[in-house]
Amino acid sequence: MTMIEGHRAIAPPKGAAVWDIDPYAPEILSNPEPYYTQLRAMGPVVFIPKYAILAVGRYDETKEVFSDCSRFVSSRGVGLDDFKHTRAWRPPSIILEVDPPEHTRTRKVMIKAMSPKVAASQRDMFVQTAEEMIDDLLNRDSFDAVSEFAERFPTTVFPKAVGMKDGNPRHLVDYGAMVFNSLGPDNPIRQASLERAPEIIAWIGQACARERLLPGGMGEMLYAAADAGEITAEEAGFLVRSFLSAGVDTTVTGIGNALFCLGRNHDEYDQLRADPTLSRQCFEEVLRYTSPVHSFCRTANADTEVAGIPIAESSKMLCVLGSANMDPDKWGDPENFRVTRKPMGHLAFGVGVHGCVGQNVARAEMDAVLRVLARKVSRIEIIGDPVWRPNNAMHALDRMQIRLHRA
Ligand code: OVV
Repeated sequence: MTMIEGHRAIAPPKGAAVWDIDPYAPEILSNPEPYYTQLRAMGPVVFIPKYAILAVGRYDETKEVFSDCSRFVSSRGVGLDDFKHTRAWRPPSIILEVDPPEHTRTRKVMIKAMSPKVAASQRDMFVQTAEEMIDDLLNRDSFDAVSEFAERFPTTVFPKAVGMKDGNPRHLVDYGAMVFNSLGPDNPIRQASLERAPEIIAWIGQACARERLLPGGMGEMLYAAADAGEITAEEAGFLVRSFLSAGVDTTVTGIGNALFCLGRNHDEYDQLRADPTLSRQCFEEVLRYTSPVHSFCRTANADTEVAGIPIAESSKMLCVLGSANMDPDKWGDPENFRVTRKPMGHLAFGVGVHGCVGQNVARAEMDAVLRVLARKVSRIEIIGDPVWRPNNAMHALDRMQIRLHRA
């Protein structure tokens, strides 16, 4: 079998367009819109020779592939590496990188640990932290929205919600970047991210231990599920690792991207200020418009077809969520950021049995930030050009100088 980037190199399927492009090139990761547009134009399923993968970027096919966990599995990895043929860079996640029925049991425990009730119980802490942070930032002339706001907020509140005795913000952010970069090819971006893996992985491993978690936190709830016999204690540790893998960089990116959207669309921000109850739908629109997780893969577990195009067993399917969220056939005027859009069905949290299990917590964090902003800040001013930070699976800012104007 011919292998490429950790998976089987398939031949171009009959009827699929062939596109000679590197979707993981830094310039595309930093400015993906033209790539999204062309991907959708080329066809429903596009063969990319550089990695011998199939990409889907139209809304319907992206949703079809992403949500059909029996034809398109996660257990072979949700990046380019096919775990059937290549050793994973870390022991696979027991919720992300598994299929039903194994997935169902771990997912159930995570659903309970991040229920709407649990998210609501953290709300006051999220709001208080947002108030303190924004008051502090209002005293500054201008500052970097990424390091001083987007990274600072989740790395302050999330370890508290999990009940970590000591949250190391830098390690948490770098571990998240590593997890997401590992979903791409073995390019310089992934290599740079994995350089410090041993040190960070050792720290993460220790942070997941029961004795490092405080009672009442979401982490301890997982160990309580182990006490109740729903999972093993070892599995509880792995699920804490999932919190730390998926809970930090995603929300960091969400906040950065929200500041980007609202700093560029002052009329939309004014609408949010006039009616702060728009905060929830405003966040959904930020997610649709910027797709913090721009793509995840699935693997065809048997011969099948999508949009009439034959898909061979072992095909890696690159599901370009960012492109589906910009599909004009679905959204009408996708290039307009509108806080009143109500973008039901956007794919930024995924869809189907693997849909983001932490979305209640993510929404509660973002809601706190947006509501406090709307109350205290009259205008978000972006100074100079924002810089994006290429990541193989995330569409995140590297830095963006901003000034907050006092309301
Ligand atoms: C990147 C990511 C997303 C969702 C879950 C996980 C990781 C995990 O480690 O479980």
